[in-house]
Amino acid sequence: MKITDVRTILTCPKQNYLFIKIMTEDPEIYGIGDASMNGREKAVEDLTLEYLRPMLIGMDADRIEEIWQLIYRGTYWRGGNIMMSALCGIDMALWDIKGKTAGLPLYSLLGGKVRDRVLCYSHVLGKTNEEKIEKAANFVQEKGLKVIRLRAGLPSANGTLNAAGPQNTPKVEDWDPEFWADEMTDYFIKIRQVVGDKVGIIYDLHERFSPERAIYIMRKLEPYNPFFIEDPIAPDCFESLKTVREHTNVPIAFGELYKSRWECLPGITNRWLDFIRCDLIRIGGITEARKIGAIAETYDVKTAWHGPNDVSPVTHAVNWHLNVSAYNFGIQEDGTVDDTVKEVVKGGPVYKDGYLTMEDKPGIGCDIDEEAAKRYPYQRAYIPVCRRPGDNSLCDW
Ligand code: GCO
Ligand code: MG
Repeated sequence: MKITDVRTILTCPKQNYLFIKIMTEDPEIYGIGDASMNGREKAVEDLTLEYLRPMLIGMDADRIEEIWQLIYRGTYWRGGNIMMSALCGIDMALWDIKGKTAGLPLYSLLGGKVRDRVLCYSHVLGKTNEEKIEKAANFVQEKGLKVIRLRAGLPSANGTLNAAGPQNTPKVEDWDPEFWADEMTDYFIKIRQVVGDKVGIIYDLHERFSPERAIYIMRKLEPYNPFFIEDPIAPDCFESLKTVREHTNVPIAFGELYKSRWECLPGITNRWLDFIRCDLIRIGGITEARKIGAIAETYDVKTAWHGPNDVSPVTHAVNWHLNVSAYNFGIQEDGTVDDTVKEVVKGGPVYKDGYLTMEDKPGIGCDIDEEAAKRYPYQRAYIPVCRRPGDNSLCDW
């Protein structure tokens, strides 16, 4: 079936999302993909419309692998966050078309279910530690979460969501990785005491620490049994990950900033990590996630695909299809879906008692209400930056 058009839908129902819609010769069959990249949505949109759209029109939508390779290798300047995000949106939309054409849900095309529902975790957010402790207790007792996630440092993740209005410069947040390590561990221990021993606690160190600070924190947390420590250090230096691994015993999840299969390789093949947690959008979609997942399975590494609120319910749905059909699934991060987002994006996983389920529908199972999307126009926004209060120097956010 020929591709007749590639369109974009850029909208901000609480957070900027960029969707890609691929139309086919059959007016009833189109595909939806997520190409959202927090803080750089317009750049991805421009690449899609100016360069990728003309070359895709007229191609056979069935040839997903061919199209993936054409965009990745055929551009010569391969990879990078902007290109991989556009590639992901296109890849997801093509898989959606394939599922709709076959009349099968995506998970069925990926080999069928190996589990009925998907274990998930949610973010404990709040402005003060007291608020977060209360939230953690509520998540476990009222909502039935088996695993919760804490995040090092900043009081809440409000800075990552941008419906508050257009910005001209990144928000600056105070942060001192050298001096605040003890606060990180004290907070974890308090939460452990409140939720008890049976609940899994994930700690997202958010690439914020040097290897030696990360090791210090992780060693202190060893007796409190973290489910995993997430992204303790920046992703750039593989030797640093090796060092952290060699000096601590807690499970490590890593990779939300990776943007290719090859970046994932050293961590997996050397077993410097236990969970690979790439963002599907950054690594080029379903086609690439299957390959990374298969390499991970070979090395006894589990998946924990990135799933915050700044990926849309379309990506959450794709994560769900991958998780339900992969033997080496570990856990899934679950973003809270705001009501305004639900107005724009229809479908996606549903939370119940610590797990995610999804209704059977052909393809990915999501659609965009384009009229609703227009009611929430794009607003320029930046991911915040961190500066040390002492000398105002920049550090990893
Ligand atoms: C996570 C992440 C996110 C990122 C966000 C940046 O583990 O969910 O670290 O919350 O901060 O995706 O846009
Ligand atoms: Mg993270």
